[in-house]
Amino acid sequence: MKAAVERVVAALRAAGVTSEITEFAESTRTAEQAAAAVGCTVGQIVKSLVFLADGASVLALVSGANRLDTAKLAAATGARITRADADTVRAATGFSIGGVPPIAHATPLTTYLDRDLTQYEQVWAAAGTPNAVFPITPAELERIAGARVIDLAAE
Ligand code: 5CA
Repeated sequence: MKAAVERVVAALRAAGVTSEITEFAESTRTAEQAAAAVGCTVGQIVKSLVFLADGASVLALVSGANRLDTAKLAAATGARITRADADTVRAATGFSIGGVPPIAHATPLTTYLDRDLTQYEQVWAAAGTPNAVFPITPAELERIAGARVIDLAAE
């Protein structure tokens, strides 16, 4: 198991989550690839997206079926929202794009959870690398990420 995945396992266990991580031979870098590998709907894949809110990194956990509406994130944060670049994502989270998990970050990130994820019994999030994911209930994800559930979907 890669060190990045081990950091996610440790954080899950510390949070009392027993989910097993699945490492695939194929890529789970995008929501579509992850859904195909898992055999779930793309809506059940959790995208972990980093944005800058007046320059401070924040995390949005968004359904793979949705595009995030930055105006909604701006309203929630009360800040101007810009996209984080790849280097900023790595510095803020400790992980590279395509494998960014919803927890276990290098820095504490204010986190928002797309309310559309709450319709599913189980969702799947990245586990530190572009071919590792883990299943979790939306309620557990909200709890371990310390997330605020809001509407984030672009119409
Ligand atoms: N492992 C999958 C599913 S769990 C995953 O990590 N998906 S993701 O959506 O959370 O991560 C990929 C996202 O990173 C893309 O949706 C895109 O929004 C963002 N991204 C891709 N390339 C860049 C880039 N160069 N700079 C900033 N963000 C990027």
